[in-house]
Amino acid sequence: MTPPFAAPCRPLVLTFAGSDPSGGAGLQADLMAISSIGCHPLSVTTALTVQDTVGVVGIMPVESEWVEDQARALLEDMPVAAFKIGLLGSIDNVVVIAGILADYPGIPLVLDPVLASGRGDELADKEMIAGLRDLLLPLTTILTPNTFEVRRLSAADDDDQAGDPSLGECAQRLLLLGCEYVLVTGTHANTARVVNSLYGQPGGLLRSDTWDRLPGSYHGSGCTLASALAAHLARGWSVDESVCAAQEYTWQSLAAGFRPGMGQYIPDRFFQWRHYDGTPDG
Ligand code: PXL
Repeated sequence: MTPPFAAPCRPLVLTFAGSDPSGGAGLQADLMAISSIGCHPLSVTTALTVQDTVGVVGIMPVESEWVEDQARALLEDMPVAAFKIGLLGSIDNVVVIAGILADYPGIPLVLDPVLASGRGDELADKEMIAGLRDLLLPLTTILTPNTFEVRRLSAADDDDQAGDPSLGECAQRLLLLGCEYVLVTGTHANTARVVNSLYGQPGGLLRSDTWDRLPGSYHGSGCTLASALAAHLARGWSVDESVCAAQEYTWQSLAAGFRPGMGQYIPDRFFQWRHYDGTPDG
């Protein structure tokens, strides 16, 4: 039956991500977070993984021609309001994704530099990190590294980087490589509370937000934050508003998290609907 009226289209967010069959991180996390914030998720699968809530045991990159075809088909059909990138899968995927995004300037891009899993399984090699810095950072609106990732990304041109730069210095180096903002997340830092810091030009540190540290170890918190940022930007919120709202959304998702297996907790990206029980008044 044809509906009597067409619902207004919601903002479209296109995520480039790897599949995480556990539903904790990656593509599955992005789909839930983007939907939960009122956008429609479009997804280009960059890799398949074998993993559970404990760790990643296998990764199979999708061929870059397939990555390109998936994205071009969507982009020719629908007006995307924001992009999000997570796991890249291969250097060939980095190259094709950069080529596609260069054709769509002006659409905000949130880049979550996925270098390793929560347990430390490597998810990007040296060549991919170099490609990410050289090809994707110049196209990025907000980069969302944790404290390990910001150090690793900013130290990739090792030679002239003696010493132990501060997080702010690391973020500045990444801004110089062309991204507009760097949101360094403090979940992996050894601090009593979690401090997330936003850096941008020209002033360096733009804001710092402190959150109570939750006791569990979570799978997919970075994917949730980056997707929430992309969804708020797609809805037309400013960078500052999106950074505030995405942190609040992520913290609430983590606080409502659950432990479905023997490993990490998984955020509840639909925490807002917890009271819903399926009955007409639910
Ligand atoms: O949390 C980063 C991440 C992103 N995407 C996929 C992953 C992981 C971490 O394990 O598996 C597919």
